[in-house]
Amino acid sequence: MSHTTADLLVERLVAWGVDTIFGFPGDGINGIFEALRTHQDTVRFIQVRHEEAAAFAACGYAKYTGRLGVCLATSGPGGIHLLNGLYDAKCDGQPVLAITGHTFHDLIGTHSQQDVDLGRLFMDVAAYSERVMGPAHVINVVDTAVKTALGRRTVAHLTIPKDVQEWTSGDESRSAANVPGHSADVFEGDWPMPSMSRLKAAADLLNAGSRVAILAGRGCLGARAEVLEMADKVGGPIVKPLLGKGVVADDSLFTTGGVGLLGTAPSQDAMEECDTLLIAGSSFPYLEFYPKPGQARTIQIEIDATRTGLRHAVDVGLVGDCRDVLGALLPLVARKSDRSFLEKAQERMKRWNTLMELRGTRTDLPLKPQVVAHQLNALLRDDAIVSADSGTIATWAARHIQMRGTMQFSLSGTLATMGNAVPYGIGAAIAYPGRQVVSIVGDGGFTMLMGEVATLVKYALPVKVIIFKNDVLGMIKWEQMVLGGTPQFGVQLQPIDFAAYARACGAGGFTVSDPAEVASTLRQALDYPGPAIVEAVVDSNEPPLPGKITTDQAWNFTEALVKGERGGWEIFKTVLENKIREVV
Ligand SMILES: Cc1ncc(C[n+]2csc(CCOP(=O)(O)OP(=O)(O)O)c2C)c(N)n1
Ligand SMILES: [Mg+2]
Repeated sequence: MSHTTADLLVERLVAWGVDTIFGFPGDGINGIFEALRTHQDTVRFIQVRHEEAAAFAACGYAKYTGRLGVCLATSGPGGIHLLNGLYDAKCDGQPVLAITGHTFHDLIGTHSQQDVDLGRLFMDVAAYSERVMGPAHVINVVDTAVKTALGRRTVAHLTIPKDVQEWTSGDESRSAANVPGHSADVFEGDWPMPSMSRLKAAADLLNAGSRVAILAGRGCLGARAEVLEMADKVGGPIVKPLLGKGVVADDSLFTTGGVGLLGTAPSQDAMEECDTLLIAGSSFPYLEFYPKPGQARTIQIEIDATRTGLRHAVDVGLVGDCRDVLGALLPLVARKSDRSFLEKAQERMKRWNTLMELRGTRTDLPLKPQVVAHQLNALLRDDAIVSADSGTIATWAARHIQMRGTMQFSLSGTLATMGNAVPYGIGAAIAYPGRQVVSIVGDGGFTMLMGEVATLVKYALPVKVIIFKNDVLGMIKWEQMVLGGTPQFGVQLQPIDFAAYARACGAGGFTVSDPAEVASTLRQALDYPGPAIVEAVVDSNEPPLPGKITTDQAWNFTEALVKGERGGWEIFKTVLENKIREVV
């Protein structure tokens, strides 16, 4: 039986271990769909409602599994819709392969219908982007695309003209130079190790430092034991950028939790006071939260040599995988007898945790968003997979969702896009049937890809979506006021009954606005045998204040109120209450 280009594509992907493709149909990829139909026993097609969600789902799948994520979209508009999700994967270093259709091979460049040169459009987002020229070409480029995505932990793209998808391997299109079978579906994921002299130079700095902090990011997700042992040896706290939230459990005495605007005050103190910084597997982007230039001798472990010294000047750079490099470094690092830096961080963490407990257990009305995140945390299983969207919700999730056991957490870290959380949940639930999957979203981010609730129902994916409904694009409202010093503008949202919407889609729908009912409502939703939405109606005046507020921020904020912020008094009262709670 002769094979079409599309058959060869699908079979080669299967040979690479791909068993799931997220996508949406269109006439520009009908040839590929026919191949997916005839190969449905070996590869699953998951139909989403918007191509952006397919790319997010592929990215989430890659983040939670460490495997290649694959998404598929039609020519023209379908491909264009993928873009934001692909940038999310690129920015957070995830291997994702995008496959798109193109117009007929002999009409390309003639203003034909859906004649968008996706190969060119994707040139920035994809490290590899090729047009498939026929059946003799497809295997070679699939191999190179997959190896590029895995090897560089980024996005690769293949586009196939719609007629080429149906060309068969019997066609005499193979050039003599293209020796059949020359390309192998083999990727060796071994990373280079730094030399002993560099390891020693790094160890010397760590041994010489008296206040060592460790910034452990997503590159350390598979190196929990090594990171903990390093923290014990250097007697310093582990500071976790959000993508590294799962590196160590939050009840570990070695961590001060998150960092940055969404982080904890003790993490910021550690960054401000350390004399030595070990950055491991992190490109945490907020430069202002790093130690001041010249303050700390810095060692960086980074798998991508081009990212050494990217965010902070580095004294010793170690290129390689964090687990391997930390393993090689540990025997060279002596255990410090002076534990005072770590102990100070632990003291501060006790106070921080008490404050979080206080904020998370408030019983006053309107319902505070922290209460929802705090109660949810108490109900999560030790193997839960959590995704979060961008917005104030990311702050509540960062501060109140406590990692433990084999829990996993992600969000759009570097692109910080909205809309990713529910599709990440789709990717997670597909990859790990039986595990609890929870998506934490704002009302703004949720409505961007609201149709994906239908995807959850269609595939019976029991993802629980917790919507923090504050009728506003909260994060921007606060940014306008606290960072910009201007009253809010253009951020109010027309309310939607999300519980009714969930039920209309065939999912469970719950609403809660009373703090006393949060735990029971969340429990009902988590126990619901299928996808479910909880609409938590929360106080829109609750500010996501940084762990430590600066004088500038306080000044801007006051200015915004003076300039005539609507509801200024209500906001002022809420902020004051928070500050009083912090002090007493
Ligand atoms: C695609 C996209 N558009 C706009 C933004 C800017 N942005 C960041 S957070 C945010 C508000 C999110 O609002 P919502 O989802 O309601 O969450 P809340 O902040 O209210 O908790 C916006 C508009 C973004 N990050 N991504
Ligand atoms: Mg909102």
